[in-house]
Amino acid sequence: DYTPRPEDRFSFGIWTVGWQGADVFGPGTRAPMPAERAVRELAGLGAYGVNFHDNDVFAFEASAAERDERISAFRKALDETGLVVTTATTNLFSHPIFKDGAFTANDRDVRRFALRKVMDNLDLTAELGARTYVCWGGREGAESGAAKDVQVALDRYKEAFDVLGQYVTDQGHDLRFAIEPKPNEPRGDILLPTVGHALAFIERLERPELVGVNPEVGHEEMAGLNYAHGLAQALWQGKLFHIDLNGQTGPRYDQDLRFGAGNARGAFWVADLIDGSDYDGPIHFDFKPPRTEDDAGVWESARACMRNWLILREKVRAFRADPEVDEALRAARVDELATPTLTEGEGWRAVRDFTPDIDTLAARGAAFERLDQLALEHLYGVR
Ligand code: 3MF
Ligand code: MG
Ligand code: MG
Ligand code: MG
Repeated sequence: DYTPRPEDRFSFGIWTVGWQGADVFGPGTRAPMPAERAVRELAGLGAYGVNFHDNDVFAFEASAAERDERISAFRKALDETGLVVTTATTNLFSHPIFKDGAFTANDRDVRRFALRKVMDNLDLTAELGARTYVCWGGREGAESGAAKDVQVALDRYKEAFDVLGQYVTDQGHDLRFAIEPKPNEPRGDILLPTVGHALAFIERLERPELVGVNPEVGHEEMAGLNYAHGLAQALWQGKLFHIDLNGQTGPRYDQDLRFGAGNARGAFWVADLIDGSDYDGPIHFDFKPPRTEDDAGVWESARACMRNWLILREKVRAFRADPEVDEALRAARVDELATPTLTEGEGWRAVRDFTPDIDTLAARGAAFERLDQLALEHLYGVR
């Protein structure tokens, strides 16, 4: 039974099911979807929460009255369905004003306006009860070398997070920021392109404790990286504040396939890592129902994100509970890695002249193939 339950904490971006399908070669293929409809349909499918950009709910150009009307329709749907706003974010990439980025635009007025736009939405986010605020770099980047002084841009990027950290602190908002790395698209190169870049950047901020990461499957895979490894390092550093789950097939454009499609083997290890970790944020999907789909296809693909998570979770649990896997893990000495290299009280002197049996160690196989085959057989459904 792969029925989503509230305790699964599934959430979706309003913009995911709301995507009309416009791409660089053609306009949208589906009708616009008001945020309140997305909320009601997602609740009907068994989701627990949503994430939204300010402009998923109200237009950039909305008057104060229009903004209030759109927010109250959104709130009404949330109240009626019990869906939780887990997370929010700012659209700093669609309007032409942001064509050269927002926090790192060369134009200072654009940077000042971007901060104002984020602060407006931080207030709304706090009101709606979310605790996490995602910041994807959008158009922070460049297509050409001389156009952007990257070191200076990083100064401005830091300045933005320092100002926003001060803002949430002064306002008493209980919010943490999660930086979402992406290597390229829509810019030729985007700043903070991978989880590793973002983690290093965070350490230079005034309030690093307020800032973590929101890694997305497709974004790391676009950079040719192993998403589960990125998640693992973020967990290790106490920085996994949020996740954007979806599917991707190798380095190419940002496919945003439904979770479990694309690199299915990668998805198995993501489910294994998250299910076995103390990550307690939402199981969040940031996917795009392909442009080929009509309204029915939109809901089919949203339902499938949750279903694929539940299927993979069942498989990784069966893998971990399999006695043969247990034996294979021991044969592969996976548990031995948890033993510190030096015994407590030892220093470098203990190994300064250490000489193991080199020939025996060199000849010994690692026994990883049997272990991985067991995982694949669980994934392929024959165990
Ligand atoms: C782009 C993305 C974004 C971010 C969103 C949250 C539109 O590739 O993944 O989705 O997830 O802006 O900050
Ligand atoms: Mg993506
Ligand atoms: Mg995307
Ligand atoms: Mg994303």
